[in-house]
Amino acid sequence: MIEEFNNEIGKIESLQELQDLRVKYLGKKGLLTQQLKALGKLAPEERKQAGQSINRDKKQMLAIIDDAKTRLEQKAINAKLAAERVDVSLPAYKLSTGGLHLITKTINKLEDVFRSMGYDVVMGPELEDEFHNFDALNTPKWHPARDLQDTFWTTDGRVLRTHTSPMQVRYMETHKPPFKVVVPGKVFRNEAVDATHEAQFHQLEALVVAERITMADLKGAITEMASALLGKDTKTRLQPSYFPFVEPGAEFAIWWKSPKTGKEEWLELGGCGLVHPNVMKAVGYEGVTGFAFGFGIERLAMVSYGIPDVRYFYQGDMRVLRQFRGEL
Ligand code: YSA
Repeated sequence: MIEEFNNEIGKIESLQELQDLRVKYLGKKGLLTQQLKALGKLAPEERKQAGQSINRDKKQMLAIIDDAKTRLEQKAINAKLAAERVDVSLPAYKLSTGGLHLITKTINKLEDVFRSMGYDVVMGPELEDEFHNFDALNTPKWHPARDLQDTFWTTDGRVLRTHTSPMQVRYMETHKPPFKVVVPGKVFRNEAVDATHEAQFHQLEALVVAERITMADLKGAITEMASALLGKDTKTRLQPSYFPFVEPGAEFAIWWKSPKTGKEEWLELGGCGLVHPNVMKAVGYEGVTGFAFGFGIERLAMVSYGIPDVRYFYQGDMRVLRQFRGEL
């Protein structure tokens, strides 16, 4: 029987086959077990010898099975290792990474510029009341300037702020001069959307209040900002204009080379002026003057990055967004 067993075990390839073989010979109804059970039928003198021989075979079989098991287990491990082998020379999967939106990058850059000029950066609420968005900014209900900013009103009489200027009032209500602050943020206007007008966009507001602030300080701050953004000695220009909350009021522009046309030209950025005495009165300030300016961030980003349509910023078109990923 042991020869037959040796013959069979030599052909075995897997642990399962080994288990089957063990059951065939040594299981409850196995060939060797049956021989053991049959011992009782033998004459006593034969029984002893046969018993010894069967036990020898059993011992031998168990040892051989043990060896085969070790060999087959090692074989299985080797096969698994070979199958799971990692080829470190293969090119890695490229993880797709996100990037900051162009408007976020532009705001970050502006914040850095103003921080370097000693300004604090503060935020204001996007849902405003009529007082801060209009009345305290010298724009009462009857004022025609209210119509210039088509407004989203809520059913409870509040407004989605139409500009960042209300934060001028909020800041002055809670702080004492002197100070220099900028307010970047989202603003909303109920207007017909086109290539240069969105219903939701961003502005940056600057406010400086102290004793004896003049238009010269305003011009100096705008020029300093332009130099930090576009390089030393960048020219700036103020042209008279009207905003209810400044007196005198102006529009400001910077002289630059358009990356789109390659031409040098004036870039109109936004409005500015000296804080109107009525605004100072609304917040209870006396004996100080101040300047403020505000401009559209999309406008600046459009011209800086050569983007022809303001709607491209918010359509989520990856072809647009990918072009500027990783750029500063
Ligand atoms: C004026 C004087 C100050 O002392 C301080 C701030 C200001 C600016 C004022 N609050 C204001 O909002 N003026 S504005 O209506 O002319 O808008 C300023 C800028 O926002 C514009 O020059 C333009 O760049 C941008 N803008 C306006 N409507 C827009 C828009 N950008 C995108 N979509 C729109 N619908």
